[in-house]
Amino acid sequence: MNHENNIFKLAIQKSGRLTEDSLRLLGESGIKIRFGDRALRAVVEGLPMEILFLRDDDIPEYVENGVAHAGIVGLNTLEEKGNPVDILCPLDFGHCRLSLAIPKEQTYDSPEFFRNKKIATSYPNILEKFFKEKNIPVKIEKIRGSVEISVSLGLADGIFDIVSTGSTLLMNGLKEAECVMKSYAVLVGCKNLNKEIKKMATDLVFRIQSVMNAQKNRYIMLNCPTEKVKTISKILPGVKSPTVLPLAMEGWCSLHSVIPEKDFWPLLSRLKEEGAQGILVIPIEKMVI
Ligand code: PRT
Ligand code: ZN
Repeated sequence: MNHENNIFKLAIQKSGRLTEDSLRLLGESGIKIRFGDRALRAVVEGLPMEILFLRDDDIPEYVENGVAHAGIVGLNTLEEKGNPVDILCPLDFGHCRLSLAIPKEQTYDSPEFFRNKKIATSYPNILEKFFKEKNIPVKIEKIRGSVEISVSLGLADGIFDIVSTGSTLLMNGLKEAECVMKSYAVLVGCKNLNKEIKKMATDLVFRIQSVMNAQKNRYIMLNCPTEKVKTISKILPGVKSPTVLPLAMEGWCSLHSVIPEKDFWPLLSRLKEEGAQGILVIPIEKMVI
């Protein structure tokens, strides 16, 4: 078998908003990239894996035809390009929305607002589908980059673009009228992978999920009176059940568990009410469930 065929090729954005988070996630998943002198490819230490650095727009096609076996790309780009690939795992970065925006002084009630109006966008396919489903005719003006200035230039009545904080819209005298799609980064995979490569893809997903699980959870340790162990265990059920250790002081225990990070503050007062003391919350590096 050709050796080159058994190197797992993963495409990530070369330089842009997804690059830093993609590299961080891979690093935390134990994928150590050895940056060489080749700008578009890098090898991975100790794994039969290669990283391809590409423009985000090219990633769906590279993954579809198997030049890259997997890739990290925004759901917005994937949807717009429409290439048939598998979504292997949603990721926890690159969050944004694709929204319709209009001049801030205008009143917006419904998508009917856009009937026969001109909308500038770099996402014509998603936009066309949105209005087709609603049976509303619109004129789509496809432009690349700086979509937000097209209204003030008189090129369009509204825009359809990525919004994150909303400050770009605000600076251009626009307001968000309708969110059409929520987006985030996803790990995608080629539909036709050989057994060996498929195994590597599964391993990559497993690593990434372990990192994401860990980041969503915290290890919590607390002391409580022994008679409260049952009640507190119900508040902090953990992965299977909490660990309970006796303290040197009679009648007291130490209880260890895992808690979703978002639940810590809402649960804190209940834990205190039940007599918990000396509460410690510690980050988890990897979590394999
Ligand atoms: O060079 P290459 O083609 O690879 O990169 P690119 O310039 O096409 O893409 P890039 O790096 O800008 O974005 C890559 C991906 O990041 C997008 O496809 C989205 O999935 C995701 N993402 C997340 C964003 C944003 N947030 C974002 N805020 N992409 C773009 N923006 C832009 C948006 O276009 C607008 O101009 O930021 C502005 C809006 O931001 P706010 O915060 O002012 O609302
Ligand atoms: Zn791009």
